[in-house]
Amino acid sequence: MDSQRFSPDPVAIKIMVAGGFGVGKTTLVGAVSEIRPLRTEAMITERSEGVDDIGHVKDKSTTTVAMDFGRITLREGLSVYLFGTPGQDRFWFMWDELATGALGAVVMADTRRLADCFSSVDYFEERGLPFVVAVNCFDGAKRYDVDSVRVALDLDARVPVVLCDARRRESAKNALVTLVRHVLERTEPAA
Ligand SMILES: Nc1nc2c(ncn2[C@@H]2O[C@H](COP(=O)(O)OP(=O)(O)OP(=O)(O)O)[C@@H](O)[C@H]2O)c(=O)[nH]1
Ligand SMILES: [Mg+2]
Repeated sequence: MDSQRFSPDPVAIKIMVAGGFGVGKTTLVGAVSEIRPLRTEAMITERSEGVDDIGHVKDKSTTTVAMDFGRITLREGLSVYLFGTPGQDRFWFMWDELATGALGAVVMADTRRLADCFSSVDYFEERGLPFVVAVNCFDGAKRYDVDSVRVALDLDARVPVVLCDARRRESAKNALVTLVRHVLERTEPAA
């Protein structure tokens, strides 16, 4: 029997990776991508002093100025195209472009500066686009459980919150899988 005959058509979906400056968006896209990620990094110079808060990411020398792009196959026939946003407010004008056609978003958060992800959360809430919050657990940052983060961000109880290490493929992939499940739950008709 031809085993190909019953394979469902391949599906490609688009997901955004958003969040504040230096929270680990580029790191996450790079960790999971099975193609060489496209990056648009520019050097951080002293001109960003007083503009960008690099206090918690002191070894960071570059910042995303347009987008990150990567791809991961979550299972046979399901490809996810990842679009990482720039983290700084002055690149907001890129967001609507990047969000076109996206099925949902992973909003990354750092518990040392949770407020940095408020604008991303607002953006997706206002547009009714499903999202999950992925707390990037930086070394040395105090650990909080997911419920505390949900309360602090005043999230709807249905919005999944996961802890992750953006540098680790399986951990980052788990955030993406959680989002895809969340999107499916929202689109499946109630029984
Ligand atoms: N310890 C630790 N460092 C991390 C983690 N994720 C990212 N980093 C580091 O934190 C810095 C910020 O990472 P990026 O991936 O550039 O952050 P970004 O959100 O893309 O930054 P912008 O595009 O400038 O907004 C880099 O120096 C990473 O090596 C993590 O999970 N743990
Ligand atoms: Mg970046």
